[in-house]
Amino acid sequence: MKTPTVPGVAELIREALSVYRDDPAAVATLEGYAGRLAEPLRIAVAGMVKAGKSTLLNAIIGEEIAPTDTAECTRIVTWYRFAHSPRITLEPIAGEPRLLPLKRVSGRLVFDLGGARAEDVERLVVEWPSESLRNVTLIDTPGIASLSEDVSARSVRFLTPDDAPSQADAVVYLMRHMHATDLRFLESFKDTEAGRSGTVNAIAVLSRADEIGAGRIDSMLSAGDIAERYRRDPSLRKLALGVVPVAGLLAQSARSMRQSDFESLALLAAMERPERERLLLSADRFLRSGIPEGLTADAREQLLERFGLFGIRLGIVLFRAGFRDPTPLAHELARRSGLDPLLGMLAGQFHARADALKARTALVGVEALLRTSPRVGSGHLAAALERLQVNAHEFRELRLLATLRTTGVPLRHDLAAEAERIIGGDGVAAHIRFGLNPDATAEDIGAAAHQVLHRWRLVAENPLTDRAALEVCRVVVRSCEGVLAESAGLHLHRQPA
Ligand SMILES: Nc1nc2c(ncn2[C@@H]2O[C@H](COP(=O)(O)OP(=O)(O)OP(=O)(O)O)[C@@H](O)[C@H]2O)c(=O)[nH]1
Ligand SMILES: [Mg+2]
Repeated sequence: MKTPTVPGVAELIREALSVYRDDPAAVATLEGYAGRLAEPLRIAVAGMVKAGKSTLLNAIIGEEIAPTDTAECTRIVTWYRFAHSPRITLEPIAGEPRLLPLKRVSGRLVFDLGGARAEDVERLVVEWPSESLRNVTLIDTPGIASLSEDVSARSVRFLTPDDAPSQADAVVYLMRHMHATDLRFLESFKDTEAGRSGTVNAIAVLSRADEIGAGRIDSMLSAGDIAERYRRDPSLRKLALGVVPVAGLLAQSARSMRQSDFESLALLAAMERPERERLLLSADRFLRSGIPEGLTADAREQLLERFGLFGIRLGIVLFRAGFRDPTPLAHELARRSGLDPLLGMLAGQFHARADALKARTALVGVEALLRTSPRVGSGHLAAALERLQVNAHEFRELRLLATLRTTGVPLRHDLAAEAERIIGGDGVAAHIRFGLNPDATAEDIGAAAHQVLHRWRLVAENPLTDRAALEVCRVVVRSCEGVLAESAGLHLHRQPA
């Protein structure tokens, strides 16, 4: 749905630049916000130490570029953004940025900091020619609540700075179990980032989901049950737009499956079942065993490191069920890792709302500037900012979504659930808003939108409807009208000249 939010925000920044033109720091800050509006959306991957952040980031990109399990780099905020040729830049806290060598060790990128200490580095910027980075910049962050206060503090400062918008427009938050620390972080991300706008822009991932059922073949089912429970948990529900279980390691390795991985799985699949089950009882047993013959110690270690016990077990089952070629097997493993629902959610909740999320970040920034460095003559800026926040339909949708999920509204349960869907709670694509299939035609969508519109106009006119619910009616009606206007526009486009 197109509304002039971004041009409105860009105009506001231009006016602010003129008001603050004699304050170089404010000018630099404002130019930064203006630049962000034109950049791809920034999504940070955050979570506690060893939650699987870097592994999941690789899975999302579809290449193994983020280092995992390395001591120094995990302590540095690292940006991954699109460029036609690869380049790694180290930006120190003091001094000039410098390029790092592009080194690969067994197919993986290795960051050679050249003796620099993590605490002296502001950030690393990895430019990479990957299609998945064209419309989004991904940011890997050090683990929060880590033993080192310093590492934790960096992530928290980066994601939830005082008196400024977050460096990220949205966050994918990984947790292995729901911990009080996770909720505290999400709470502060919501408060700081959203400022007064009271919106939600985090997706929670139940990470390393294959380990939840101790790597058993039904682990992802158990993880799905737990995710469902978290989804309904009132404390998490108000902080995250959704909760998805993902086996990131399996997703990462399946997307980059090697011939050697496939051959190892084929050897294991050829074993007698009881013997194989005994072999796979534990990682230790698998590594120490001499069977099957032909599976070298190296290959065992590789396979376990790249797929985990769950991935190995699943790979064997699938191979035996007929996935006898590397490509279809890799696709099926990736499909079962739970990555697709996460990518779908990123597309529906973040990419489709990129403009609104970026515009909101900029508004929070201008608001913080007006608050911390008030100026004579900035009154009209505050008024314009307020108007944008209150009137821009995308913000009204985001705000209402947060209200529906937190305090709730005085509406019948089924109506409240429908409102949540219509305003984009499950994703902003028109068919999702109206609960239709992806192949729904413009006519189907139009018919559904008219029906919903009619129903909500009746709700609005009903004298028994609580006054507090009227704003819901207004937003829902406006969302329907937006979809109808957009499809009318498409129709006009398609008319022969
Ligand atoms: N079984 C399993 N292991 C995983 C998964 N994701 C990550 N791991 C393992 O967990 C360890 C930590 O993974 P990372 O991706 O480095 O985690 P991180 O959150 O980036 O860690 P820090 O940056 O050090 O906080 C590595 O040994 C990974 O192989 C997963 O989905 N399943
Ligand atoms: Mg990491």
